[in-house]
Amino acid sequence: MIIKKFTAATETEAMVLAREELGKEAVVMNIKKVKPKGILRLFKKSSVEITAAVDDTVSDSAKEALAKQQALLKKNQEDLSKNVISALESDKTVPGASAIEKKLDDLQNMIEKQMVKDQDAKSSVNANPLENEKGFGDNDSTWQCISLVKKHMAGNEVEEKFIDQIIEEVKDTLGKDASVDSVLTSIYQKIILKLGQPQLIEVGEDKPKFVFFMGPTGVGKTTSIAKLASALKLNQKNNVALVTSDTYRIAAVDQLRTYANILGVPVSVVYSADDLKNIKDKLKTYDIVLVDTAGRSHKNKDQRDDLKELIDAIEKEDRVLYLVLSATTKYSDLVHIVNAYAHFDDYRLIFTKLDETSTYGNILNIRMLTDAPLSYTTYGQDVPKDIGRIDGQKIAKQLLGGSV
Ligand SMILES: Nc1nc2c(ncn2[C@@H]2O[C@H](COP(=O)(O)OP(=O)(O)O)[C@@H](O)[C@H]2O)c(=O)[nH]1
Ligand SMILES: [Mg+2]
Repeated sequence: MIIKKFTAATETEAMVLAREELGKEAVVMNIKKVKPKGILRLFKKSSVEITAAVDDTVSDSAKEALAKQQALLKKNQEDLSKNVISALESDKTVPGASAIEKKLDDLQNMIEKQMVKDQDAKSSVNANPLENEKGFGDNDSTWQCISLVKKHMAGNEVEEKFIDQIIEEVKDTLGKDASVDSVLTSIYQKIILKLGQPQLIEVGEDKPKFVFFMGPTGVGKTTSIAKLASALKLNQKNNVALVTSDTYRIAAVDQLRTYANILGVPVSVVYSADDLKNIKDKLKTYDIVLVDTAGRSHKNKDQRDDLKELIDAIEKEDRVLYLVLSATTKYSDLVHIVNAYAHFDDYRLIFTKLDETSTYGNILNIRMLTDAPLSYTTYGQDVPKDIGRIDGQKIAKQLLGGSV
């Protein structure tokens, strides 16, 4: 994992710098407003410092950055050994036991002592019935910390295989005697990296972007559309239109119309993929078109084929898909749902109803299972306020029992 800080006038500019250096998979770990101190504050504007990270196993650009860092490290080490050699050589001219020779003696003693200690630790590990559980580090506190983290994650319903995967990956990056602090920090950072950077709705350049919301009935698709339409129109001043193909329930069209009237945005009702093709031209002046779909059974193949046809009415480059899932659905059901949508290989995930659950494990589970980017979460019935971009840091803290 590579972690670096970037400072710029705005968060977006800092993120651009991070992406340039770490690649597009860079994930924000922390955002800090930096106010100039002392006399400087009279002349300088405040800036934004972001801490960004990238998993060195994920991208070529990250590998390049890592290689650069390693080359730098190697050079530092070479310089260091050159300095030591020249120090030793210069000291050789001093008659008798030089200070350096004494230091080397001390070092030798220290190494010998450490070897004895390691040996003792090994025999006590062998006598320990939990020997196999010891992942890394001969350090008991390291091991206790890991088992505590595992417990918290399991308590948050993170699937065991994903917990093990995260611990394994962290293990590879930590030294033998990692401190509890560094173990915790590494796991925390690894979870944030796994959650990834949220992919939010972007406005089309010169054509409207069609944003489809799909997912099971009752998860909160229509409510989420209303919340997002409001944010896009009122906060970001976009030209928004709504479309619904959920004509199977009379109330569903009325529900969207009500929201649309409050916001002052148009709604079109479509009964088929052809209908959608036909209204494309009428909608060409809008920045964003949010499309509500019928949340019918993911078990029914015909219904899924209808959805695919509807989505294919819009060219790939003009559309983006969001799969809406409830954080309250149990993992085994979520697996069935995402399998039913597996033929849409480019969707992003929205998790709703975070207010109705105290375990966030499924967010990480489904993200790791599908590799689909996360985006927004919703946390209440209030339109428009109960929606926000997913907060990886908050989720990671929660998964670790709020202990970081
Ligand atoms: N508690 C809670 N309820 C929500 C949330 N989002 C939606 N709902 C409720 O879930 C129900 C179904 O929402 P709706 O948008 O009609 O779902 P759809 O069938 O997927 O379109 C409604 O009563 C919503 O108020 C949320 O984040 N938290
Ligand atoms: Mg609906």
